[in-house]
Amino acid sequence: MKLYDCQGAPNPRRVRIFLSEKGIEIPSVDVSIVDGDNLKPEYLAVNPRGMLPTLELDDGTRIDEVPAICTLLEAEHPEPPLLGTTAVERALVLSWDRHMELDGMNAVGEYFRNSAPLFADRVVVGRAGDAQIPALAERGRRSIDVFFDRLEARLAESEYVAGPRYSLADITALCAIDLAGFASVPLPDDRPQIRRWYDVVNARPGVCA
Ligand SMILES: N[C@@H](CCC(=O)N[C@@H](CS)C(=O)NCC(=O)O)C(=O)O
Repeated sequence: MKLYDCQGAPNPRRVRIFLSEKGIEIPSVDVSIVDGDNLKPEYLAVNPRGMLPTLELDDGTRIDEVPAICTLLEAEHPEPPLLGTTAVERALVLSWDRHMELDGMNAVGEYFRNSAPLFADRVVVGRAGDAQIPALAERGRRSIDVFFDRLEARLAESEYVAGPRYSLADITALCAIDLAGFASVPLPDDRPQIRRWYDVVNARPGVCA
């Protein structure tokens, strides 16, 4: 097994934290998004969408999309469970992980990619040639606040994002919040439930992964 990874990028980080929580070590190849290596023919031969992460199995099968990669890892390494243990738990983790990606990661991405000079010509993930649109940066910034509002409400009723147990949904939320911080949108002070939860999940050993 081999992981095509990118240090500093939030979606590969979701897989690194997942691996670390499981105590799994696998070889990895770092593909620099900043240097545009994900758009070069060598990596497009691995993943034609130019996105990271990608997991390559020993027989050459390649799997992308974080939830799919984590589903395989969970099946092969069930302990500790990070995707739920019953049908209902599994559905809830999948649902909340999607919320964290669509409401959180995508909102931060829309803001950051439409405003950061680094992405001036690379606003769409996995390709080059698209110009930034300031109105989309503004919309993304508003969507980050909606994400914070929704997460605050969820964590007022639930210890972790998907329920009483730590899961992939927490990993995705943490990575989205840390990306927002990197994009100069820190967690506001008036979100006590998110802060309570963040301090717990950010203290787990795997978060540095
Ligand atoms: N839905 C995808 C998202 C993957 C994604 O957006 N990856 C980013 C890194 S965080 C990427 O490949 N960026 C390439 C680029 O910026 O060109 C997943 O779950 O893996």
